[in-house]
Amino acid sequence: MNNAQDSKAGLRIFPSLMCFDWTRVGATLREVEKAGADGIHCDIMDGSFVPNFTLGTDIVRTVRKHTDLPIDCHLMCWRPEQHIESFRKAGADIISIHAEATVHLQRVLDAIRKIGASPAVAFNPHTPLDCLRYVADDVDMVMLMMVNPGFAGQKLIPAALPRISECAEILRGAGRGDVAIQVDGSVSFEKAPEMVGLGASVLVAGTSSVLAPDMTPRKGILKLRKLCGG
Ligand code: S6P
Ligand code: MG
Repeated sequence: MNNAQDSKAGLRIFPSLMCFDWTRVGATLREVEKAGADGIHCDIMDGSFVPNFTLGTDIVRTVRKHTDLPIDCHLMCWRPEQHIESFRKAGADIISIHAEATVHLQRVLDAIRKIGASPAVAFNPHTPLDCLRYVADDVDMVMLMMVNPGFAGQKLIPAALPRISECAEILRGAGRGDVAIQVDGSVSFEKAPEMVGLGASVLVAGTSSVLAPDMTPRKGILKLRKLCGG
């Protein structure tokens, strides 16, 4: 058992740091913690693998000083093998790397485990999940993007939804039904229950749910748990 697996039974909600109000990051961190968040999702974008830049090691290091929650670093960068150690040192507990971003996927997942973090593999909405059967033993979590990565506040890609059950089936077939499935992007109050029904158990919560402008983390997390039965 470790951070990316079932540290707490049932549904886990990871608010996304890039969706915080940047004028009050510390306060929001305390609010989501108090509201029962299970981890903090940190999006690392390199401006090349995805057309945007976001957080880096300094931010992760700062967040680490202010929370005991697991920090989930979603690396949206080419050649993640060059960066896993820096993010681990900065405080990452879970490190997700994209299957599309490295040539030696198994080697990098193995390296993540060796440096003491929980390895997760992420897939863009159109990437076939076939390779998952070959790395199922090397991951604690699979992350399925529900939008093209790069920005918050995007619309759900409907074709991404059935991939959740496809992923669950591949994992079960590989004898790894214990691996968590995380969904990221447009995990809205409306769609989250369906995602959970299909097999997702870790929800990245952003502007379409817990961090919506008209929400508070407390109300949002409660609402999401109630809707998803977790
Ligand atoms: C997107 C990124 C995500 C977003 C989050 C936004 O590339 O990986 O983690 O921060 O999903 O959530 P929402 O509800 O605004 O789509
Ligand atoms: Mg993300």
